[in-house]
Amino acid sequence: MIDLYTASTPNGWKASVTLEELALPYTVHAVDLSKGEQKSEAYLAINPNGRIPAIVDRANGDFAVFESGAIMIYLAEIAGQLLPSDRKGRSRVIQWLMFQMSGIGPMMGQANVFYRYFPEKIPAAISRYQNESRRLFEVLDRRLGQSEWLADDYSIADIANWCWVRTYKWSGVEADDLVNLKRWRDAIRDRPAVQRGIEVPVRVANLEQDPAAAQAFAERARNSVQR
Ligand SMILES: N[C@@H](CCC(=O)N[C@@H](CS)C(=O)NCC(=O)O)C(=O)O
Repeated sequence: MIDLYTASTPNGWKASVTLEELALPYTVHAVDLSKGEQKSEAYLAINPNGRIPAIVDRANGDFAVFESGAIMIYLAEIAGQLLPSDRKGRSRVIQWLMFQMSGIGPMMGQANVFYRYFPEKIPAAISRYQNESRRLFEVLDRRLGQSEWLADDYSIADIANWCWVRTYKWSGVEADDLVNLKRWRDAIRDRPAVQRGIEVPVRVANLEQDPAAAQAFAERARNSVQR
């Protein structure tokens, strides 16, 4: 049994969607980021970085794993799915997973900080992170014009990138004109396991369609960024 420590954010969904896709049994522990629970001593013993997500594998000597990409690899290896074992196939998945971990996630994350949460509006910082996010979307779009999925078959690389790309409007980055990316986004959105995974630990309102929810969400994130 896996214990999952998470919150309703793109990095959290990467773990819960993977668990749902692999049909692995797990127990959810919601971490309240606005209360700083991720920085408690008890949580730091699981994830020294004080961020979500993290897992503890009770069937493997209470082994703890942090960093969402490492969690996805660990879970895929338990189930023997979503990550091929041949060297080239495995490398292709890991390349697109690392592309998300080092590119899409950090750039969209910083776009959110400067576009939505930072107390000052710094236009150069906003456009730097939005433009770089857009450039990375174009890399994905080009790849998805050549291939149904980012690697060979549907994999943890698709889940990782999708969990972030789906929030493009919150980052203020245009993506509706990227037709291959849209085809892929819609295909992943329609998977039942994905729909379950993005409701963990709680379903979040569509922030673009619910201004009150958007304001409350931004306020919590703003406090967290300032802390
Ligand atoms: N590289 C980490 C990033 C994790 C991360 O930034 N998590 C955010 C939520 S998406 C978080 O816990 N933020 C709370 C904080 O920074 O205190 C991963 O991929 O697991």
